[in-house]
Amino acid sequence: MQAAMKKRADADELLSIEGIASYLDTRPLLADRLSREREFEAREVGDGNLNLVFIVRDSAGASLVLKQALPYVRVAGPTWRLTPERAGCEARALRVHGLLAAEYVPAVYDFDEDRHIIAMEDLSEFTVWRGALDGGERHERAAADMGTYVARIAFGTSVFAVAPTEVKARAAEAVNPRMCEITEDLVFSEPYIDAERDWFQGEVTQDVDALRADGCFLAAMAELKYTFMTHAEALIHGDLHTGSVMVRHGATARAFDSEFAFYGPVGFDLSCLLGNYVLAYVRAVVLGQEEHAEWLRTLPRQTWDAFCAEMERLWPSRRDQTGCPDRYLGRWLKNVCSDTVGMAGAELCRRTIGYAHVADIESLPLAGRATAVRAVLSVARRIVVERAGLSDLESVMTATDEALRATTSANVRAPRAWRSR
Ligand code: SR1
Ligand code: MG
Repeated sequence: MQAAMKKRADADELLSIEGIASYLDTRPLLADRLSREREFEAREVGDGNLNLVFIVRDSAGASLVLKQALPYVRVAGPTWRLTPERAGCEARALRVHGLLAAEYVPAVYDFDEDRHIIAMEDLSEFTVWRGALDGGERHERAAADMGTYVARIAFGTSVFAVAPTEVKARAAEAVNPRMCEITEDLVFSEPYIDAERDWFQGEVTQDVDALRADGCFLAAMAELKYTFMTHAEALIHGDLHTGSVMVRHGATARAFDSEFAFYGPVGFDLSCLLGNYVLAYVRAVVLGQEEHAEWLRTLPRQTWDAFCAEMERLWPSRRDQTGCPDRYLGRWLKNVCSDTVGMAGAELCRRTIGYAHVADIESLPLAGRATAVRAVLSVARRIVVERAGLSDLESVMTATDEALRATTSANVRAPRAWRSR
């Protein structure tokens, strides 16, 4: 009894810099990762919304990351409880995705189920893509890398590559209801009602009210939420925004933080990327960063083209060639495109008028921020309602340009792309 209580108390203990050396002593799988001299240097680097993250380095320079899921939402504090079991979902996704797309995810070294701690590859020589995009950096291959990554996991975890009975068993095992609930609430529900957790600047109130009063928009959003909740296609990342991607010149981009992973619609991962490309683009336009904006504008196409190319490469190896004829791929891609476009609209709304905003917009000067949010809401509304008619991601950028043209003031310099049209 006492031993069980002690185990429970250890399990509840949060990692601290002081406790890391003794923690490592309890993990045989990590014994060879860091030198046994045990002269560690550790720092806490978690800057996301949810977890504790430590980088641990030994005196010989070897390093790893320890990530512990807190039992609450870090940014909100202990009152917003959240299951630490999500660490198991993340470890599973990292392992499965690692088998299918090793070059696009951090390697997992160990998973401590009792204390919800994942030990993984240290990517501290990489930088978070959102910051890089906002800082004007170009990582030329990152958008295509993420398209390839999404295709690999879409194909490799779905009925295209796995027996249907096995897919159902894996989907049941990977069920992640509490994390899905966060997405259902924060992405697909709360921004469209007057929810307590929503916030935005007063200048955009009219735009928000108009969006929330638009019956066509609300019905289309309900359809997207239904798809998110019911369309168990593949083991998706579940939160693939630009803050979940690490980049470094000369290396493949890496998708991390897959604690929202579950069997869901493939278009959801692509939509998180697309929505955040639009946010980075709008920011660059509002700041008058013409050349950078021109480049950002190409990201959706780069991701989509790489996604399609990888799906086409893998397609001949699908397991059911008869039930799944060659020509079905085109229809499947069309549906994924429609989900991607519509769900990107939800991502745009939730990042500007929901709970979890992003630096792309929040670090703009006040006046520019209102302009940006107006344009973002306008394009979001349009792509949610018109998604079936938008046949590629390029159309989303065209719609974004139109929204920007209608909302930006004369002192915002339009990218060259607009002027030639
Ligand atoms: C309460 S968590 C808020 C957001 O942070 C995560 O990164 C997800 O995007 C989630 O929606
Ligand atoms: Mg995250």
